[in-house]
Amino acid sequence: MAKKPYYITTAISYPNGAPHIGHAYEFICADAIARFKRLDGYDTRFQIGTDVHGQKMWQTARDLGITAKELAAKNSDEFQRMTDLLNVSYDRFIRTSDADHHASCQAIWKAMEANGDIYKSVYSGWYSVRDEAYYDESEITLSDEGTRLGPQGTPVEWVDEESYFFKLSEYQDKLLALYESQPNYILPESRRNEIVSFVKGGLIDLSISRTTFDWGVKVPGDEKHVMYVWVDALTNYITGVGYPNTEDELWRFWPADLHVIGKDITRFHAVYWPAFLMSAGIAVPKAVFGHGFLLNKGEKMSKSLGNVESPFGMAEVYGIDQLRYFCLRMVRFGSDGSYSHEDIVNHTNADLANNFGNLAQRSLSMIFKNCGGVIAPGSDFNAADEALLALCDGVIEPCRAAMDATHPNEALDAIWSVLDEANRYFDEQAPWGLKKTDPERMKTVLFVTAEVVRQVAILTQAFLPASAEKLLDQLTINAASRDFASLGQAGRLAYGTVIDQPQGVFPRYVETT
Ligand code: ME8
Repeated sequence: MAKKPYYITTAISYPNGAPHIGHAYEFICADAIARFKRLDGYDTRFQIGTDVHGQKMWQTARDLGITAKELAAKNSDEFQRMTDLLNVSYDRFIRTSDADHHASCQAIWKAMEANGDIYKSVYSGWYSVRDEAYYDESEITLSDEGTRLGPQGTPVEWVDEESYFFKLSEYQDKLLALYESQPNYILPESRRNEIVSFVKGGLIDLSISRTTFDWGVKVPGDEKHVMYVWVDALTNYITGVGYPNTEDELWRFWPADLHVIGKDITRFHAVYWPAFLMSAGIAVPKAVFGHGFLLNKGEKMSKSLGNVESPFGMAEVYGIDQLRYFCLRMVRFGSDGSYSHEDIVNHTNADLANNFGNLAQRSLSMIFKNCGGVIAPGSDFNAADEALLALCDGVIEPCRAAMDATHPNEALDAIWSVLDEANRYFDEQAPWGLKKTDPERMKTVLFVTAEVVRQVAILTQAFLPASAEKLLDQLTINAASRDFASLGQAGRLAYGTVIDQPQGVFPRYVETT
């Protein structure tokens, strides 16, 4: 049977500076979902990338005395290096400077124009370069210092220029109908409510081109204008699956199943994007998930506070899977989450080193030392063995439900409840004591524990890919037996399997000072 397509994307980051841990957080969470779907038998496509155009990029480059093209290339390389380091399993890392992307943007523009939704006029209003967003007068507030700020707290400036407009005002009813007919279009629910009331408040036409700089995709037929960066940025999602060539074999992935984005850019994805798509006659995505922000000890990260952390530095200090684990388990996806050094150390030591790592190391070492590395049949299973195996065989169900609900932390909770139980079992059965008294029973206990390690390693490939792979290698599980079809009875460890010498995969973090 043909595999079912599943298309997941992240936001594409502005590479106007170095990547920070907030960027890494989004890539890691989306990666866990993509990996999970792949392991669960879906024909999965996962796209990430960089959003290289717009006034912010152009101004940053100018301030640095380099061209926007140079800045985009250099920093996009850094973003890609970061995602590679963190084992983000993307199928395409798109850069909006890619040639096929320019063609795709021009095609969607022409389709919206052909539908009568684009006209030329003059834009006079407030613009935030930091957010690359136009705001209505009613959304502007004054800071204590008298600076005008947009709703995200960023400074706005007055813009007066000739511009093309998109008839967003005509999409109010269609958008409200979309939110009604696809209740999961905007997730989580709190963000959906915000958007519904924003749209109910009325929509004004959107300025979609700029003339005061030329760093962007040219407007077809009027090259004095470049497209507003969000028209260009959002279109990346369809460029990556072949648009405008809907005969392309990648087009099977459209509409996307899930756009993973941060809460600050929900409006662009929940209002502008479906309106552009409807105008161009393209199906709208199935769901947009606006996650929360990662806060450093409860504070928003900002250059001025000096608390912007580099994912490269954090990966080096804590380890890659440790950092992934923290992002995935300790923050409920959708809510803001605070992190501190102490939290990361405590959780990764307790859950990875002492729990999962210790179970694997203790059981596999005993097999290696006492059974010549051979997984051997022992006595018949007793009730404790059967209960643990049944718990482990069934854990895929709550994991699937949690991942479908976009809650990786809950999937990890379910997996860790199996590990807690397995550690308890191992301590109670005390196989080290059985070595002399009942060696057959010892073999059974070691078999059951190794089987739990096998299944947890298969499941955790979605979350902790490098460590899970090492464990599966130690258990000598072949590549074809590492997906979710091999969970449970279907892939039970075979008697006679010879394991490799076990090596600890989750070292304890030890303070150096
Ligand atoms: O918004 N915690 O790019 P960007 C969690 N180019 N997520 C965070 C975060 C934090 N502290 N800081 C930022 C853009 N993010 C546009 C997107 S998509 C077609 C265009 C998230 O580099 C942010 O919410 O400012 C967004 O989803 C992503 O990182 C890129 O942010």
